[in-house]
Amino acid sequence: MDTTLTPRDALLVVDVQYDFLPGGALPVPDGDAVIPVLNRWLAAARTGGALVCASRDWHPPHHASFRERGGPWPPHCVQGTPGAAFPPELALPPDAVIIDKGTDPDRDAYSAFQGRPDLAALLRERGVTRLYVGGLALDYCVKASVLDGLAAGFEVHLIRDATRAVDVQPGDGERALAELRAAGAVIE
Ligand code: VGL
Ligand code: ZN
Repeated sequence: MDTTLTPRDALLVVDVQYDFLPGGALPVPDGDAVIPVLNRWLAAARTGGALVCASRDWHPPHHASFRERGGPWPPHCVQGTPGAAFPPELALPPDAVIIDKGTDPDRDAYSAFQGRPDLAALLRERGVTRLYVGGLALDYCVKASVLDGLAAGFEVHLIRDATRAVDVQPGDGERALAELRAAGAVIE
């Protein structure tokens, strides 16, 4: 990466949690490859004084998105379980803004902006105009977060090599990229 980050930038790391990594409950193929890339961006954020936000999927047990309740997913990222934790290899700063989402037992929330309805206001208050986004999964929570960031008026950059798709249907990741580009995201 050769982008210089500034205090007008924020880095949003989406759902890099054990359950979305290989071996986890809802593994994203090659998901662990995003960690070293994100660590370089986290270092750049620190150097440049950019705010770091990290969302985590944070479901109660028996969440509506789980198959036992007719949802599409196996149980994953249950609050307080090892699968919901951030891997220690991900170098999040101690002052990162942590955003829990999917906490309502009866409805799912893919976007970090749903997890924290004041996120856009918080970013604006800090003077943030550009949002750099990476993490998991490109075709679900990353996509939803980028779209909400654009809708809130931010210049949103998707860090291509810092994200991977679940690809439930082959091509979902590529379609998500096309959709995000069409919506106005800059694909880094
Ligand atoms: C996600 C599926 C279910 C994600 C979360 O973080 O992209 N995907 N829950
Ligand atoms: Zn989930």
